[in-house]
Amino acid sequence: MEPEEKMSSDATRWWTEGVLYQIYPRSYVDSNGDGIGDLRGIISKLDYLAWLGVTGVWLNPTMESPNTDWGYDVSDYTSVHPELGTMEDLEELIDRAGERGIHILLDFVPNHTSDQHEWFMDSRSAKDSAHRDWYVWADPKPDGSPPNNWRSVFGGSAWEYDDPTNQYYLHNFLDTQADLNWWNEDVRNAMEDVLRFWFDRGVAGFRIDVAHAVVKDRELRDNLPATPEDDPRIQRLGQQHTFNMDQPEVHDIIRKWRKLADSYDQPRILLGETFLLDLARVAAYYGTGDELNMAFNFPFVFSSFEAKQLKEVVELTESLLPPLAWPVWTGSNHDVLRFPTRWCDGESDKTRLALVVLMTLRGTPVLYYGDEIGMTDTKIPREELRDPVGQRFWPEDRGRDSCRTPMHWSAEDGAGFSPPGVEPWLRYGDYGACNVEDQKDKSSSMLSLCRELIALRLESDDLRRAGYESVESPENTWVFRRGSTTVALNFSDEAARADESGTVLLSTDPARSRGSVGELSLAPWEGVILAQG
Ligand code: TEU
Ligand code: CA
Repeated sequence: MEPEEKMSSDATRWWTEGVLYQIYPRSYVDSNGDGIGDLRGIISKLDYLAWLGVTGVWLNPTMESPNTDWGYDVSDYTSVHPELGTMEDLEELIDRAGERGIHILLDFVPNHTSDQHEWFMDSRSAKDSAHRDWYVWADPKPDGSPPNNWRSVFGGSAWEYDDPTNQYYLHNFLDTQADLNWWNEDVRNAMEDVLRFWFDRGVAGFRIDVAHAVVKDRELRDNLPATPEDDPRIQRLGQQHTFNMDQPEVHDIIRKWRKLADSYDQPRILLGETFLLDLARVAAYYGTGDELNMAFNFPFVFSSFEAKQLKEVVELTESLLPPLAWPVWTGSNHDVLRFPTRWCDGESDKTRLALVVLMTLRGTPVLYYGDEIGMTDTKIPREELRDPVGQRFWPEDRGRDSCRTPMHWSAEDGAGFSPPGVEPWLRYGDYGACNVEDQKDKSSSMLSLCRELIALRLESDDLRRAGYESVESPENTWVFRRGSTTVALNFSDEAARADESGTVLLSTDPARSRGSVGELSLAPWEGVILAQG
């Protein structure tokens, strides 16, 4: 089979040509009234997701966890967190979603386990324990200080001294998240067994947590200091990830995961959280079509919401990705906050424009639950913070809770998330102002626009498959073509002229009539999709 054919065969269409949707399970729907979203809640919304048109759902961690980092501290990789439901619930979710053409992706956290995982409990028990070498242990320096200068992404040294055996263990995140030693073959095999376990249960793929970081420098050399040219995030950390992330050997591991995924009849996809700020480094994770199926694009996420910068990031992505590599576009997630706030200051015309961008570029859009209704971040008072990042860095960094609040289903007490009167695990946002029920049958709503965009994408060969091509356009506008479909976007408060003609297929402006235009004039913050000719 030619590679092009492979790319657009039925089996791959759901992830290359469809739309993915990220659900934070604790915050989607609470089916049993304990204030925590759960799997049965998600099952109850599958018809909604099918109605919206999504073809794949990525669930944030669903496995057992002490929740010091809300599921990213896994204590059993082949289990379901009791707060979210049972293995049967998850199997039912996979089946029922499948009946609706929706594929389920789980979150795979291979870099670290919970300190409560039995592997780590054994590892720390003695220097000669069976799992000692499964984690990264090192002796103190002669003065007792940590083995090297590595800093945790969540603050402080990345090393924690462990009394019983007089060594330090590595944790790139919290000290309750011990980094696994990926130089150890048994670790590699055990984690492949985890992938197999879930693939055999019909899981369609994984979002892979910090996919680029699992292997560390074997000699544990010091990281280099940050320089003034570095990204602000690196400057805040004070050092580059020279030796603790993005090491050459990680590609061997990803290739093995890919081989395993590809060994199944139905393709299983690997969507990596390649949290890298250099696009060339991101592109490397596609390998030669033998590594990640998709690598998240954080330079796009962190772009300002301006025509010039977004266009630059997209052009650079298109030029750096290897042939046949499939881009992925996202604006919000459970870490970076919601784009309707971050990019759009809560303004609906900007949010509508952003949805057009996400849905019309070449590649797969990943919506975060609530993006479709333009849900914004919710301020969380300090005493209600749940995220360890906010708890630690308040007020400089208020953490990530504000984008993890319960989904707004309706205006009634409890937002349609929990029964009325139940206190949710994280406070509600303003669900009276923005919710699914109010938007569902309103043709001018964000939800209707989002659904229309998804439908248009699914119908249009151009939007699903054609290449991306920038077109010259006035300042603060961004015009590009996908085959014979044109997308014209105005990123300003002024009307703008785009030298384009054709038939209007969609506009963010509910007032614009469909039909042909001779010379397109864009309203402030308007986005228009045109069929040429
Ligand atoms: O995120 C990795 C990551 O780099 C982020 O933690 C980012 O630096 C941080 O959010 C900035 O505040 C993944 C998960 O998405 C995140 O939720 C986890 O906390 C983290 O890994 C550890 O597992
Ligand atoms: Ca519940």
